[in-house]
Amino acid sequence: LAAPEVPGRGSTALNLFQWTWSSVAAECTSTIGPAGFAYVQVSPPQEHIQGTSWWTSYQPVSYRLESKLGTRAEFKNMVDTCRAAGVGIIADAVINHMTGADAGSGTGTGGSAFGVDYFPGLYDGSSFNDCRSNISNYGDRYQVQNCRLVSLQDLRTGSNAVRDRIAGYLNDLLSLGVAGFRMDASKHIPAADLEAIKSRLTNPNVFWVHEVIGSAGEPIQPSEYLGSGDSHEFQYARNLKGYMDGSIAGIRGITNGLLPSDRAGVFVDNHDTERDGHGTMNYQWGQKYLLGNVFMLAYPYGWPTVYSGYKFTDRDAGVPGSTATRVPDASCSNTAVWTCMQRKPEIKGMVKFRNAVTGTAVTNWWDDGSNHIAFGRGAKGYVTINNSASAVTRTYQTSLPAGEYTDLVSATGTRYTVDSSGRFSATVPQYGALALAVGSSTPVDPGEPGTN
Ligand code: AAO
Repeated sequence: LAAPEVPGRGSTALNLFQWTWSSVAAECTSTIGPAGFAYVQVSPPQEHIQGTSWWTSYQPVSYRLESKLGTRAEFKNMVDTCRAAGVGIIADAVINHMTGADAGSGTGTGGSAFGVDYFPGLYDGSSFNDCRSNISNYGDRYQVQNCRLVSLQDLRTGSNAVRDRIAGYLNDLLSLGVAGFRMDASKHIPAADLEAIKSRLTNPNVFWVHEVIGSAGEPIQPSEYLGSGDSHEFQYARNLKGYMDGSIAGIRGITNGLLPSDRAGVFVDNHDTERDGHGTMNYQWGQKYLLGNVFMLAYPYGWPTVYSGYKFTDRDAGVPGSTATRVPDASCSNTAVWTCMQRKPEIKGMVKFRNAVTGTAVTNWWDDGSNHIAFGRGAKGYVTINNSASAVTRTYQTSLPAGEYTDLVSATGTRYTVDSSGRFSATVPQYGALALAVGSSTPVDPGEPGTN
C-alpha cells in the first residue's frame, strides 16, 4: 500500500496548498517534473461553499469538480500535463462531511444549492449521522466518529447509499487519471467504513494516505487505518521541530515509537500545522525550516511530502486577492505571497539526492554532540547538516567512491574531492547543509539561478 515508487523518480511528493489547477500544471512542466518529484498533492477539487477563507475548500457542496481552484476541464488538463512531466496528482478527498451546519444554506462555487440536510440529488437527512451536535471530547470514540467536526455535517458512512456516492466521486477522479488520495479527517470515519468505500473503487489498490492526527491518550490512533492506506505521522513533524529548535545530535531518535517507515507519510508541516501552532515548524523559521526539509529528504524514514503554500497573515485568510469563487493563480515571481519551496535550491537538490540514494541505509553517522550531524546513504550519498550559528570546517568520513562531487544543496556549483579513503574536507555555513551523491552530483549541476 505504500506510495508507489516511480522508476528513477522515487516517491517524493510536493503539497501545493491552494494552488489553482492551471498554476499546478505550469509548475509541473517548469519545475516539479524536472526537479524529480513523483507526486503533487493538491487542495480539495470538489464544489464547496463560497468565501475568501482557504478553508471553504473543506466544505463540500457537491462532487462536481468546480471549485475556487478551477474547473473540471482545468483539473483534467492539470492531471494530463503533470503526468506528461512524470508527476502524479494526489487529490485531497473530503468525504467525512459536507458543509457546516452553521454555514446555513446557499449556493456553492459550481452553482449548486445546499443547506442543512439538503444537497439536492446527492444527500438528504438520511445521509447524515444521528448525532447532530459538535465533537467536544476527542477521548470519546462515538463522538469523534458520529458527531460533527467543527459543525460539519457528518456523513453516515456506515450506509451503503453514502458509500456508493463517495465511491462514485473518487471513481470520477480516478477516471481523470488521479494517482492517489489524501484522505481528509479519517479519524472521524470508522476504519471499516473507509475499507468498504475503498473496495468499491475501480482501482481498490490505489494509494491512500490518511490524515489521522495521532495524539497520546486518544482512543483512535493512526495505526487503525493501515488496512486501507498509509497514515500521516504527525509526531514526526512535532519531533523534527523539537530537534531543530534544540539540538539535532540525537535526531536519529526521531522515529522512536512511530509508525513503520513504509506506512508513514512525513512532512515538516502541513496547511493546518503551519498556521495553528500544532507543534511544527513553518516557513517563518527560514533556514531552520529548510534544514528540516533537508533532513527529512536525506533520512530514510517514511514517504516525504514537501509543503509549499502562501505567506499567510492570519489563520483564516485565503490567498491574497481571492474572491468568493476564485483564487488567483500562484506565481513564484510573486515572492511576497508564495513560498515556492519547490524552487529553493536546498529542496530541489535534496529531491535529487533522495532519488539518487533510494534503497540505501544510513552509514558513517557522525555528530558533534550538539548541532552538527553528518551521515552517508551507503556508497551512494553523504549529507552534513549544520544547525548552528557558526560555519564549521572539518574532514568527513564517507563510504563514497573517490572522485569529484558537486554539492547538491547550495546551487553554487562548489565541488568537493573525495579521496581514496572516502574522506573530504568542507566548510559548511551556519544553518547550512551540503549533500553529495553518486551520479546526480556529477557532472556539475548549478541549479537554476534566480528562482528562489
Ligand atoms: C470552519 C471554521 C469553523 C466552522 C466550520 C464550519 O473555522 O469555525 O465551524 O468552518 O462552518 C478546515 C479548517 C477549519 C474549517 C474547516 C471547514 O481547519 O477551521 O472550519 O476546514 O471549512 C481535527 C481533525 C482533523 C482536522 C483538524 C482541523 O481531527 O481531521 O481538526 N484536519 C482536516 C483538514 C482541515 C479541515 C478539516 C479537516 C475539515 O486538514 O484543514 O478543517 O475538513 C487535536 C485532535 C485532532 C484535531 C485537532 C484540532 O489535535 O487530536 O484530531 O484535528 O485537535 O481540533 C497537538 C495535540 C493534538 C491536537 C493538536 C491540535 O498536536 O497533540 O492531539 O495539538 O490542537
